[in-house]
Amino acid sequence: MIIFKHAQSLAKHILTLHEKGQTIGFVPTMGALHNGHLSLINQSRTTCSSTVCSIFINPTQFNDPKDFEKYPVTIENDILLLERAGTDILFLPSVAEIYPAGLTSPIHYELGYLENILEGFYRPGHFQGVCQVVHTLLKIVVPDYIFLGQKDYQQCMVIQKLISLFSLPVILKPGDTLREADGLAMSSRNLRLSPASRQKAVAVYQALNYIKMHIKTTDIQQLKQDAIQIIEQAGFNKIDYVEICDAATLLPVEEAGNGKPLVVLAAAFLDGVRLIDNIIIA
Ligand code: PAJ
Repeated sequence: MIIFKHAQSLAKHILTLHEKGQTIGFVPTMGALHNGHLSLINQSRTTCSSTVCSIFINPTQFNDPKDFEKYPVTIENDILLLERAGTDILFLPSVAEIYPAGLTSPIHYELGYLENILEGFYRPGHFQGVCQVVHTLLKIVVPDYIFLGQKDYQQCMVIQKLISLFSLPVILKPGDTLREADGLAMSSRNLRLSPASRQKAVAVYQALNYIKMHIKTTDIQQLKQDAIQIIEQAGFNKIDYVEICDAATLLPVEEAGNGKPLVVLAAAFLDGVRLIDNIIIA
């Protein structure tokens, strides 16, 4: 695996790969890697001739400075995992490398309602920061494919919107959510949970599954209340949302059963750690 710290040298190297007719797959991450990230690396390896992973904890997407400060860093282990997974290139830039002119974005991304619902509503500015960094990374890496996890369902939709807004020549490939044995969605933030909280954390997935199991027979409002109760009873301190949405638009549905795929999403805090998850009901 070749590690690049500078955008210019990486871009030059990638140009030579493109000239050789290679296809480039890109997996952007913020590190503290787990099997969810590695599943995206694997998908890229089976689709593309070269796989580029980036590790960059992007300051502009953190609406909560404490969350940024506490974001887990496990770089040595990350490098080992990426090597073992057969990653070709790791891009490991500094903040100055990505934002030489400062953190303020010269571009406002017109994301429409996607920016104001769910994650966008509870994390103001978050998706502008995500677009700012992914747009910059895409300009450096110029991949044929970008691999993103559906664990961040709304993020996938936002990046698809970014690709359309700028007619970027890249194809987005969404990947399934990888889970721990008890069902908890793998997440870098799980590292911040105490052993006791780790036991409780699975309640979000259980609540989403409860909705999936009862969607055909129970009223939507009732389902959401029941799911909130499951999460609260497990000991979560604060719930941002539990929502049942049209999987194509992410707009909330008033009733199920018209045959359209749905996505059930939740975000909640456990001991100061914000966890998100979703499941698709096809
Ligand atoms: P990060 O949280 O590190 O996630 C990197 C990628 O891994 C994202 O596409 C995310 O959806 C995916 N991922 C996370 N948990 C997963 C799981 N359990 N199963 C499958 N895939 C999973 O998302 C970001 O970083 C950043 O916002 C980024 C896109 C890198 C921009 O800074």
